[in-house]
Amino acid sequence: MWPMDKSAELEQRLGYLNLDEEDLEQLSKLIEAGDQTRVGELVPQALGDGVSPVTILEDALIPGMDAIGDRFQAGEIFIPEMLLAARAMHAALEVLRPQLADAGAKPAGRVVLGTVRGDHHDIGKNLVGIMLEGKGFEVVDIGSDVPPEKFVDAVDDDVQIVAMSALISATLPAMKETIEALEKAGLRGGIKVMVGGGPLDQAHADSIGADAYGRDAAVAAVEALALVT
Ligand code: B12
Repeated sequence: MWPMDKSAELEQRLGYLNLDEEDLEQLSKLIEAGDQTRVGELVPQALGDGVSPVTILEDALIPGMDAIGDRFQAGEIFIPEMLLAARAMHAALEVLRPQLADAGAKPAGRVVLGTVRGDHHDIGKNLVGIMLEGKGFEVVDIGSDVPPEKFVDAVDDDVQIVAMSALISATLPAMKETIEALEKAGLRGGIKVMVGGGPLDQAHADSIGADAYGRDAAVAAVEALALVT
């Protein structure tokens, strides 16, 4: 039943048990509940019903992940629940990837993308990759928990941007170390560095000498284009 019915009554009826309502709020709840199977069914159904992939992402999937984070912080849930939610999110992103990336444009440039050392979070990074592809970038995804030297090794003559993600405050120093490693390798002058992730803001990006900061994947794609044009 699209578009979404936001009534309090519906909210009350939903919960995790009644998974039959087809609306964005239910999808958000399914992400929270880590129900990969139902998410994998509902996302294509929503797309088929004409809901835009950006609406699905921003009004259902990301709020679901945010709710999971809040509940983790409040001590209501633990790592296994977060992992289930992450798995469901991955399933949804796989379906949305082609829609979000909406190919066609010729490569705007090559981006090396990774999550910094010590940090295994990759959902935000993957989303940034999808949005960059959508803007016509070729994305070289070098994964998560990436040490500075691996970022350095991934930079070749065609790379214009190194994009780093960090979700854990304690891994922010690794971002600075990676920029220093790029400098030490003599590569910093030829590339732009873009950073993002939960614990970062523009001030932090400035303080470590990054060229750009993106608060979300859509902004990341716009910033990346601005860096190369
Ligand atoms: C899912 C999740 C996990 C999953 C990760 C699965 C995976 N494959 O990614 C698992 C269960 C493995 C996990 C583990 C841990 N987690 Co965790 N996790 C989360 C959670 C709930 C969601 C993260 C997420 O995917 N969000 C959705 C995406 C779309 O958003 P995003 O990542 O922020 O990305 C967006 C922007 O930040 C930006 N962006 C991101 N990267 C980049 C890069 C660039 C270049 C740009 C421009 C933009 C950009 O664009 C993205 C899209 O819009 C968050 C809570 C939260 N609300 O963030 C906690 C959270 C990040 N985790 C946290 C913690 C503490 C941990 C653990 C240390 C827990 C533990 N005690 O073991 C471990 C860390 C393990 C490790 N070494 O990495 C804390 C971090 C606190 C902090 N600031 O230090 C959080 C904030 C939870 C909390 N509230 O306490 N986690």
